[in-house]
Amino acid sequence: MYQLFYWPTPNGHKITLALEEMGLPYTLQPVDIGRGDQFDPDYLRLSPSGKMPALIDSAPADGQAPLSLFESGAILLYLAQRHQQLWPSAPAEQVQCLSWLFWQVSAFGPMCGQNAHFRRYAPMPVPYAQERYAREVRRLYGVLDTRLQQQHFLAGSYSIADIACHPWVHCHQPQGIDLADFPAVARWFAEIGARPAVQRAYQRGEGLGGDLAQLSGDAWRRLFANEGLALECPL
Ligand SMILES: N[C@@H](CCC(=O)N[C@@H](CS)C(=O)NCC(=O)O)C(=O)O
Repeated sequence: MYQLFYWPTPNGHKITLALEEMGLPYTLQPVDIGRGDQFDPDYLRLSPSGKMPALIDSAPADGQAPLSLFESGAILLYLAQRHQQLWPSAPAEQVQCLSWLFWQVSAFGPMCGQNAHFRRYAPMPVPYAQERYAREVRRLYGVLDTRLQQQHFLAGSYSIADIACHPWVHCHQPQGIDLADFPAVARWFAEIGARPAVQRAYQRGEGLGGDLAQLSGDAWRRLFANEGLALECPL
């Protein structure tokens, strides 16, 4: 049984997508990042950098004590390797899966997050930053599109690499991206989005109040000023 510390943002969706696709039992523990739950000392023991998601595996494979982990990429890799799902069997595809997973966590996610920050949350217009991140995000969508013209899925077969990227494309509109400009991404996005497990995963977050489009002043300060710098998310 898994306990997922979660809020309905792209990094949270990655893990519900994986758990639903793998058919694993889990409970959701909301971490309201607008309210500052990520800074709670108990939560910081699970996720020392004060970010969501985090996961507890109460019954690890070795039968030892429950273990916890943080960082969405580490969680995806742990689940994929433990359950041998969404993880290619061929070594050549595993290498591709790792490459695209790390590309997502180190480039695509953070740059989309910065782009959204300067488009939606900066307290004053910052044209240099807005143009810089908009240009980089567009370039990264081009990288994704080129890959998906060559391969049906990022690592050949459907994998945690696709799961990691999908929630960020899910919020392409606030990033100022028109998927008509990236037809291979649009094809891939629609196909994965039609999967019942993926639809269930996105629905799990509905009703939690995670729409951060309208941040209250207090939530803005918690995320971007006094306590945190929310460098990657929210969107
Ligand atoms: N690299 C981390 C990033 C996690 C992250 O930035 N999470 C955001 C929500 S999507 C968060 O917790 N923001 C709250 C804050 O920064 O205070 C991961 O992939 O798990």
